[in-house]
Amino acid sequence: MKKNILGLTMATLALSIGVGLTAADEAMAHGYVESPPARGYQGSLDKNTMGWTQAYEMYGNVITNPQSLEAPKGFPQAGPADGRIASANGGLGQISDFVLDNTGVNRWKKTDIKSGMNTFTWKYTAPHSTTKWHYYMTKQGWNPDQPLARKDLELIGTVAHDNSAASNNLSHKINVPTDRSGYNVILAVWDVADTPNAFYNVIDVNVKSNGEVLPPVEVAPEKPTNVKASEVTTSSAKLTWNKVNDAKEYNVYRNNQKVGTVGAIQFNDSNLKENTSYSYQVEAVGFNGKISEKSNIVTVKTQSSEVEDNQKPTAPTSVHSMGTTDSSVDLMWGKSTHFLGVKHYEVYRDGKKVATTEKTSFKDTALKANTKYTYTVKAISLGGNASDLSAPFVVTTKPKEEVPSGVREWKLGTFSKPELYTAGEKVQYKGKEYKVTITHNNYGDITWAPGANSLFK
Ligand SMILES: [Cu+2]
Repeated sequence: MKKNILGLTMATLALSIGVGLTAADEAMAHGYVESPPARGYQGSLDKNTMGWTQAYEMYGNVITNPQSLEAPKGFPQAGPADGRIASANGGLGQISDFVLDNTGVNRWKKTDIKSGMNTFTWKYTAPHSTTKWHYYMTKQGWNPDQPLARKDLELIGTVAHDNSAASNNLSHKINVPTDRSGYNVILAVWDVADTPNAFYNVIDVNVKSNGEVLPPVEVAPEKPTNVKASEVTTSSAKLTWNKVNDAKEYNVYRNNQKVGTVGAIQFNDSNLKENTSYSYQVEAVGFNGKISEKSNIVTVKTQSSEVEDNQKPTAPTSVHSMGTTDSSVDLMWGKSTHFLGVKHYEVYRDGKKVATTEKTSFKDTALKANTKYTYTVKAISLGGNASDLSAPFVVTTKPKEEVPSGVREWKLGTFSKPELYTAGEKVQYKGKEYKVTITHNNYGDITWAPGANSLFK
């Protein structure tokens, strides 16, 4: 392993960088698989039992930031490269090391599971609108000593979603093939709808025996009951229904045409005409592929825009930063709803209005470095009614780091291949200047950082 070349113990590395890890708290921070615990989340749990230093040696930066394993979406065609899947390629600089990509049968803590139906539960720290979740598992006969690659993984389940917030679908039932046993890796991917990114979480499991089996092939699920419409506006309606046993997902029909498939027990239909009646039915699709009868018909009449606007929209939710620099905060929040529609949002910084936008995001710029700001957002309805303010979001901009000209800046997680550093060369890192002591190829992860070894002084 490359760490040995440096002749350093991991403990000294951990101590030398322990103070600098503040990037975590303001990062994009969106979510992780809580049960069974994903590798990164296991690290954050272990931090509380084995202590920071030991957990850091084992897991790296993820122990303070298990919700930031973020990388471009589009897996398996796109997304993190082979060998960098478990670290989500450093989480777009939010984790900025690749410790999670280490391999070996005994390298990671495993959760015992049975094959057959398993439930995977997510924890969302910012419940972005969501396209889908997809789950992959290592194939029979994979080699746990090799870097984890696409060729080792096969799709074992997909959970469809309607682009609404992730928070209405926390737990997913996924079928683990019965021909797996012993150590396997499950990769859970959460595709966010309103950003170009997804979250990649690997889960280390030990498949012990066969558990809950799929329902027999010939049995179709029961039809969905208690289908209801709510939050009806001039252009949208929300349908909900009761959960059906052994249903993998549900198909939603509007006027006899399929308009969506969802894993959750709700569906938001949009682009409707005002003052118009629509009839809806829902059917359940079983894990065995069988389809239920359609539910009873529910008729929904959309609102008329002639109606007087006498209601306030719901307050915007989960205001957070998608990236904070020494002079900017990239805000994002969850949509508000109103029966006639939301006209726009108003963004307040420390109580003063700084923007009006139709989007659910706003990048505030020209801020002071290392300064605390409090943001709130409110929604304004088409008729001009204002919502309550969102919960305040407090964020501190990064300290200013000035890089003198002619000095290379060493940045974690930005190396796509090793870079040559020549003895005597000056290097800037986290606002401090270093000199290269030994000419070497630098691999760019945290153990190769200036201050963490004898390669720089
Ligand atoms: Cu976000």
